[in-house]
Amino acid sequence: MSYTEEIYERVVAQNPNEPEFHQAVKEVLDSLKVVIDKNEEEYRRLSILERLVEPERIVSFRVPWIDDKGTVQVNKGYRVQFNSAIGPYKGGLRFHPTVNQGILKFLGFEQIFKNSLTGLPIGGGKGGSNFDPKGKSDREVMAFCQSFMTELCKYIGKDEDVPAGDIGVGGREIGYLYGQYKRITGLYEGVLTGKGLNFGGSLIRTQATGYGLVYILDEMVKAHNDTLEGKTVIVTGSGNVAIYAVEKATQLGAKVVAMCDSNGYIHDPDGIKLDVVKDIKEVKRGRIKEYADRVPGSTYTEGTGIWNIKCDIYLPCATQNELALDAVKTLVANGVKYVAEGANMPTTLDATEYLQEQGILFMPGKAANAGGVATSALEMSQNSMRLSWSAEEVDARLKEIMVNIFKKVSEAADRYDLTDNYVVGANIAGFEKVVDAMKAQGIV
Ligand code: NDP
Ligand code: 2IT
Repeated sequence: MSYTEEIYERVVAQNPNEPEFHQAVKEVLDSLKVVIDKNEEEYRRLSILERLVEPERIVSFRVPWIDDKGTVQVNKGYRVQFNSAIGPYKGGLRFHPTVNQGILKFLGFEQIFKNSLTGLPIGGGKGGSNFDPKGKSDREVMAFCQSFMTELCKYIGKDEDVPAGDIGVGGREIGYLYGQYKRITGLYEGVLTGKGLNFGGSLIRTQATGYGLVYILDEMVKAHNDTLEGKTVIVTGSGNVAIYAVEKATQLGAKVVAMCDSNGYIHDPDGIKLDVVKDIKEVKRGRIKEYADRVPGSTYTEGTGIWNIKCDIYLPCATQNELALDAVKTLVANGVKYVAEGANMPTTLDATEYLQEQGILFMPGKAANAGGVATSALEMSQNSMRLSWSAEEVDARLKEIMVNIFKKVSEAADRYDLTDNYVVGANIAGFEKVVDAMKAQGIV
């Protein structure tokens, strides 16, 4: 058995009931096989893969808080500090009822390679809670965030571990978390990113993941002598990543015709009116269904099936494993040409393979959605310098980073004669920098 296969079996045996973590590890190890096989003896001698798949540390804690009825609620809280070879742990916090340790391990593992691809000095981490912010009052969200940070603050710091947002954690939550960190530690430091603009946040961080996704999509499309102009696009989800992917795709001349939330999807053949979506989601915290009540000519369908709408480009921006084999078969039958992942691991392994076999150009999340964390790292730089860059400056840096990621990913794929296989390219290019640092730092 090859070293990569051996390690995959070990991960499955030693981390039971964590299917998403197994899936993320499998995708990476399958890609790395060509690299490892060339120098297997050295990698085995240093136990590089055993170390790579084992988090440096996982903190798990109780989060007690009091709801508006006066009832004591208890949630689980976690921080997975996966790999600090190339910088302090960096990665978001997710608040969603489905959060568990396995999901945060998959996200933390992906984050190692993604952060490496940005070219910036950030290690991989992820955290969160099974707390559900949906339907909670502002006071309840604040009470939860304060309790969560009361414990988390012992393990983070601007040069140690710098969390940010993810599903269910946006500007409001980061503000409450930051206030409590400052109150407990007395430190006014860049310990979180995605902060409000008047207390250390960076311009463009809110837009960065969605914009970055479309910047790298544009590179991939241009590299195949094509253009975004006039393309029909589906963007799934209607949260932070989805909204700004729609904004940038529209600015670059594409037409986004469908979006969704976990209840159902909207179809607007004339092109999504993003101001309406922003008002529903960012201001009123409502449901996507309301769009169809407000925009004549659009329709709402309850449940899944957004992929049945014909499109040239599909951008999954909601959650893991939302895009499965049946759905991609439909997309391909309807003529899809490009898929780029705004979410983390939204495409199942068999669906990814099918897309690649059919010659669909596929950009994996760890490359495609890296603009968010890259801009977080730019926020860290600005905080350290006690300066704020203009929106134009941050956006230009973000674009340059995404163009460079595209180059790195394409070049790594080319080097192994796997041209256009961006999955392999992203995993190899991300791995190379981390493994060099791990080797240089000895057995730690
Ligand atoms: P948000 O909480 O802002 O939005 C999530 C969106 O996805 C919501 O519209 C939500 O709908 C929808 N969604 C969640 N679960 C499901 C589901 N099971 N089926 C259908 N829709 C669903 O999160 P983000 O936009 O920040 O994150 C989206 C994805 O992007 C995640 O995978 C995240 O890890 C990834 N990501 C985020 C980055 C960031 O900077 N924020 C950076 C890189 C990646 P509903 O409201 O109904 O739950
Ligand atoms: O998945 C991700 O890259 C994020 N949720 C953003 C992490 C960050 O630190 O900005």
